[in-house]
Amino acid sequence: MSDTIAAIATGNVVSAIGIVRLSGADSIKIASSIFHPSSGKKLSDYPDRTLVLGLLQSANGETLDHCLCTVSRAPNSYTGENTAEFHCHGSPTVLRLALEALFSRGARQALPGEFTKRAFLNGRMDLTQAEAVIDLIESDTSEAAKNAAGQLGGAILRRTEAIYAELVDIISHYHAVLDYPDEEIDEFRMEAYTGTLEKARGELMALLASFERGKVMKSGVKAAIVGRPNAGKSSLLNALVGYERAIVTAVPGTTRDTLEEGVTIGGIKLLLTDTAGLRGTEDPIEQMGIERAMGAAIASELVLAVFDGSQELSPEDSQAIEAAKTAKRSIAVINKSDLPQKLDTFAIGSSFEIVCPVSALDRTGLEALDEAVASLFPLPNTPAGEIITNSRHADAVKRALSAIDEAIMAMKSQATPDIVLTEAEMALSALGELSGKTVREDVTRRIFERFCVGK
Ligand SMILES: Nc1nc2c(ncn2[C@@H]2O[C@H](COP(=O)(O)OP(=O)(O)OP(=O)(O)O)[C@@H](O)[C@H]2O)c(=O)[nH]1
Ligand SMILES: [Mg+2]
Repeated sequence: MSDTIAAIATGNVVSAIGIVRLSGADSIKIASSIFHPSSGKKLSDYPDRTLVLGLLQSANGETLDHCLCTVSRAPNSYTGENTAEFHCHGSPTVLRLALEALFSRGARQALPGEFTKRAFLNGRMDLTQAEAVIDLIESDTSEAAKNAAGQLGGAILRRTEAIYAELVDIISHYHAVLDYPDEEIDEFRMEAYTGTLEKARGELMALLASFERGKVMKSGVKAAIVGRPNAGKSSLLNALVGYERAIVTAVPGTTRDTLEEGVTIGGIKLLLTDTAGLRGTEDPIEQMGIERAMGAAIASELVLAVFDGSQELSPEDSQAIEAAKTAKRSIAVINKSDLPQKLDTFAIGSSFEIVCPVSALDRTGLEALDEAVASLFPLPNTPAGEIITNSRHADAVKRALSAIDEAIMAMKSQATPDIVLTEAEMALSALGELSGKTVREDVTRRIFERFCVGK
């Protein structure tokens, strides 16, 4: 039986409501010892998931708060254990004293992620669902939140469960072949397994392919803003982030060093780098800045090449065009649309698939830029949750896939059953790691260490 853990589940800030939670066999007993329902009944008389109004006492019996308490009994709770939650007024002091009161009655401080770890260990969720909890908490775009919620609902689990069951089927059949060589084992069914494995292979490949988009969702995209001096790169950065992050002046060569800032555009988390204006210069400091600018473009997945629409195309602009070619994706941003236009946009259009006129000064044209960024990173047409965002999941799927590939090859080349069996078992073990069925204790520990205390 597990000991009873307690933690403040909400942030250490003054807020309307703050929550202290308990999980473990003695939760309801410990909660009852410091909480007295206003009705005069005992807390333990109430059914699960009922909000009970009452008085909360400190360790030495003083009134701490008039608050709500709710209990859930094992196994029908988040952790699968007896749990209690106090919904207090959101004073960090009240919450701390409530926690101390619970410690004085036998609870201990919960470790990071310990509630969710217990939910996983008690079979309330698989490992992909447990990891989705932290992804949901940390999600910083609506797409990431939607996908994490889908995974919390078991989207990855459902995609791989059927494959897991089919592999078990194949393995048991091959064991029969190996263990009872004299028996007549149905050879016809063994042939049919090639089809099963091909189907599994297709499904795992689709899942793995989603990881490209998942990485964008989880970690964002490096994007460099490049262009000639005075094109308005720093002004564009400021317009996108919504405040005066970078120094802007009418002096060409204002930005010397690279400058980074995160922002969500078109639902995509961009890690923007503002850079020094590209031009030929004798100034060694500026030269270093320009080298860094080119380096930023090369290291980026997206380049926003900024041109001054009020000026004619110059040789310096061709440096921006060259820099844009170093990235996988690029957008030409024709800035200063508020001024009379002189730029030959036709010449720009021949080097860029997407051209967006904007005015960083007036902050106009930015919605089109939002749409342009979104169009470069389309979402696959899959239900929420079926985009892999976690490299641990991608790695497990990749290993399962390569083992299935080997098994298919072995089957096709009529290899001995033990070869097929070994590969199928490897695929099974990789999928077991994904769901947590066969995951090592140290891996589990590392996963839950990422969580916050109280979750
Ligand atoms: N009219 C107009 N002026 C702009 C616009 N965007 C920037 N500017 C002006 O252009 C000048 C240069 O802007 P910056 O944002 O510093 O240009 P930059 O590309 O970062 O320049 P460097 O750092 O020198 O490479 C400033 O005087 C800005 O106010 C715009 O959309 N319209
Ligand atoms: Mg600048």
